[in-house]
Amino acid sequence: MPKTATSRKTEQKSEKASGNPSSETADSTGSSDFVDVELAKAEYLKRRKSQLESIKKTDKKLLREMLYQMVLGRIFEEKCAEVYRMGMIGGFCHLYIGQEAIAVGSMMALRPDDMVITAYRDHVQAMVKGMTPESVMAELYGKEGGCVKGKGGSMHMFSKEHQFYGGHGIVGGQIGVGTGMAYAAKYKGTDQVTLCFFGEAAVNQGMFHESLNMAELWKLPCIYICENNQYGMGTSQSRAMSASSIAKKADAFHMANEFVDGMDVMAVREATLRAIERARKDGSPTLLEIRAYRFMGHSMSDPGNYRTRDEIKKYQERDPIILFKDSLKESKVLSDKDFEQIEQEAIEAVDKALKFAEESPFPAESELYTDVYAD
Ligand SMILES: Cc1ncc(C[n+]2csc(CCOP(=O)(O)OP(=O)(O)O)c2C)c(N)n1
Ligand SMILES: [Mg+2]
Repeated sequence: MPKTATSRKTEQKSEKASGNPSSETADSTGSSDFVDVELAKAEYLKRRKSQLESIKKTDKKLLREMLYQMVLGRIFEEKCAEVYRMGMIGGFCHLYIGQEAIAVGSMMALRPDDMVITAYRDHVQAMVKGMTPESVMAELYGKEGGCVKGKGGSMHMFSKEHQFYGGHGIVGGQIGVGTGMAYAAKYKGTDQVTLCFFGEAAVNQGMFHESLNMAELWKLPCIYICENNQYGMGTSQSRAMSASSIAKKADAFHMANEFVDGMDVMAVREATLRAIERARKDGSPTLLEIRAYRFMGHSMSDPGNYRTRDEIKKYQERDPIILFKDSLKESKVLSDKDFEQIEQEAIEAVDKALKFAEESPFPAESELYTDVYAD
């Protein structure tokens, strides 16, 4: 029987009672009902003091680098939107604007030899894993200097050197591949951890459930990160998912899980560090549901007529970059002058990447037949 709004509310109440206060969710209706964002604001305020304390305990250089990576991601993608509209980038282009705290908070808690796999919204994650802005921008341009020689484009960033295994276009497909990567690490006896990212719409796929079942059964060192940006193309989560708490779905497999505020980079970092510890110690997997909001359309060709401007504006008040800057300033870690310098460095890095992409040649015709695998 389809769930009514009331029965969903009851389910959310019981989530709160089960000791995961942040997991009480309100439906994202796609209307101007801001219950969810107001709740997130209130919970953030409650956490703020401990967040500022953990900032004070964290290495200043690392905090600066975290902010730099978030700002770089934002400026890089704003440039992508600009040059896409000018016709410089072909095919699909999905932007990550609004979700930067998820990539930075989680991936900067990893070791360089840990592995990452993701979906098609992959430009920022590729850079946070250490791939250069040049190799990502040139890939977007379909040029020879791109990370996969211009053959993958926006959705298929990849670098074996940086342990970044894509960039996948089939919704949920990478969850099975990521599980296999974690299996390989365990089989080889390394203590590498795999971070496997996917959107909330992928959770309704069989691949999610089959993979989590196996990962817990076989104790695979995989951290499943659901980037809940509240929309799958033009469909809000509440229109597509009967049980709204994604984190709690892991209970069905007896897997550790946490709901995390995806606008709070420190909260993302801390939850990931806990998951990494579980994974390295005894190979236990974790599911993290990290909730943010997609500020831009699904892709560059999205007309966006399924939500209101007011809804977007309300979530932009919790812009992860603004929240992090405020906390860094309040903790006296960085000043306005530092922010200006960081922004300037990011602008220069993006300009350099753009110049590289523009000057890089298109792949030669003979490249059509190299690095191509057909079974
Ligand atoms: C198996 C499959 N079904 C449908 C699609 C079409 N499709 C592309 S993106 C998308 C929405 C996915 O949303 P979500 O997983 O929440 O990720 P987000 O785009 O929000 O990052 C859909 C349905 C696809 N690529 N693959
Ligand atoms: Mg989504």
